[in-house]
Amino acid sequence: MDTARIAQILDDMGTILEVQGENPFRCRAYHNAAQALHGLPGDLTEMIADGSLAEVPGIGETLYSKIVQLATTGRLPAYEKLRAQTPPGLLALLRVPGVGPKKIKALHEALDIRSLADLRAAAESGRIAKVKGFGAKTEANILEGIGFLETTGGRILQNEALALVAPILEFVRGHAGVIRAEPCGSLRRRAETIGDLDVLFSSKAPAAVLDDFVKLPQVAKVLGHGGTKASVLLPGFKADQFVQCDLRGVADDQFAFALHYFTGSKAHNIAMRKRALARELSLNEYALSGVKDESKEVPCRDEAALFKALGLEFIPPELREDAGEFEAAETGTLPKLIEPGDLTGTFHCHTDWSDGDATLEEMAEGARSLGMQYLGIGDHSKSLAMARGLTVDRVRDQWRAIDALNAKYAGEFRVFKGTECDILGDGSLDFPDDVLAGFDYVVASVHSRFKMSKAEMTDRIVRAISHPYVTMLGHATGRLLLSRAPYEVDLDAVIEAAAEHGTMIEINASPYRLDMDAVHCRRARKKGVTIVINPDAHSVAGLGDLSYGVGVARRAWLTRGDVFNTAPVAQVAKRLEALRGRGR
Ligand code: DGT
Ligand code: CA
Ligand code: CA
Ligand code: ZN
Repeated sequence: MDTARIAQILDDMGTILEVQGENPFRCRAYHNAAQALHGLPGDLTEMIADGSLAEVPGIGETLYSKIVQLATTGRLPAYEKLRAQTPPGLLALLRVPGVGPKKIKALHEALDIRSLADLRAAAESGRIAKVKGFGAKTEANILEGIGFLETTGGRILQNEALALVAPILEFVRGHAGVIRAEPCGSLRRRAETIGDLDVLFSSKAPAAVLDDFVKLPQVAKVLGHGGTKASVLLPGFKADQFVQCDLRGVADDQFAFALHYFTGSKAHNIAMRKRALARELSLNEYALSGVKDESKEVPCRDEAALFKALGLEFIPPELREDAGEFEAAETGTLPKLIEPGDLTGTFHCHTDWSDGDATLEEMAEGARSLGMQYLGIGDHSKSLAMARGLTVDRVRDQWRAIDALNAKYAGEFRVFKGTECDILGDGSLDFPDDVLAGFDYVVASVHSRFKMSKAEMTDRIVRAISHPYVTMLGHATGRLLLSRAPYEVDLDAVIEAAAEHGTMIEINASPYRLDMDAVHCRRARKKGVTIVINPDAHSVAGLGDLSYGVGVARRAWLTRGDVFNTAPVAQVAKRLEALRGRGR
């Protein structure tokens, strides 16, 4: 059983115990152990074998033996017992934003709520408002949460999709009968969220691969199984969530056509087929052939050959949305898209001075080991008490710590002094100007009063990014993908103001945010706004999220030159200096 699945089971056990009203310390032990498994420095099986798992902080003796049991036998009677005590639909209630184990327990006891349908019915009939500790406002929030869940459907985040698809790809690519294999669909296009997983392979005998696929231990249910395709459900990362995975096999000379077709998007495919028809060619997922004479086939070894056959440059998957890519590919004007290796450093990272997990030094070393030349710290500002925002005194202490660290690096690496400064309700900033003047750069973000009117929120953000000390705007809409809707804001007005004042806009690379979206980033670039890709990292591992930000930038047609943090450190330092309090 793989590590992520074991972590999920421990998390579920902790949750069920919470719903049962178990001692909070006991519940937390399960969640902590799950967390520890996610951050494991090595391979679980190896760490069990060499005894190092027992040393991992967060995994106590009881949990240790449960993990070993799951890893070695794939089963845990204690878990099965807990599941049997829980109504099957109950944990799915956790997916409603704002509903946690405590609320589930209370509602289950007061109203015998066992499923989403029960919850909706109770909220609609006003019964929840009458439960002790709930009230009309909570009831309205629950209804809103159910609505949100329905519109986002069963979609998952990119990081979850990648974690689910990795072992599948490993299995397929490792299978003796497989020639080539690639993930396709929305995952290959690096869409914000993923509906289901699509994997394609080529083989002389696809059926044998599919027969073994449906027998993989992680397969929870087989939805369909034929000679060229199988669909299964895999356990997702939330309680009682399942994710569909479609595996298709073709002959190797069909691979390029199938890869293109199953990568999509649907709109791109339709435009591509039209283009073929205009050339008297018929395109489907297996071949490109003559409309009049089907035996006249155009063989294509790879996608580049297919595009070439239709008079096009290779169109990267991220651009396949029928949003201008055909015109550009035809005239040879597709942009040379930014790549992860182009990033020279990054900004907006948190440390344990505010709500991050790692120290200043650990974050700097983490960035250095990724090959970066510099790292910008952006801990929270004083008003954000729940994230341990820094007071002015703490800011000055941190500056001294950064100076000392930079002295130690002696030019080998550079840490920039920054802040993720709260944008207060009226659009003013959380530090006075004389403090802001001491930072190398300022990220301004909204963290409070999300429910303002669109006009008020727009004014608030425009005022903040017009401030001379604000270098960049953080997470522009405050959304959390699949769990919190964006606040109302006129992004076009924000983009205009950023262009006018020379303020950058961040692509927040966290897979939970990806804010701004690619469509608005593309628009911002056209208006002359400089984009910066920031991970909003709260740990060393969080720096790895930059790849998702690069995905957004690519979907926004951005080149290396469009993104601030691709310049060498000396140039970045000079530019920040020039921007600081830039007498606007
Ligand atoms: P998802 O799964 O909702 O995140 O999005 P996709 O794009 O992965 O969609 P999916 O899994 O339904 O199908 C994978 C690809 O197959 C899709 O991007 C394009 C292609 N495809 C599916 N259905 C159609 C169709 O009816 N017409 C065309 N032209 N292509 C299709
Ligand atoms: Ca899909
Ligand atoms: Ca699919
Ligand atoms: Zn923030």
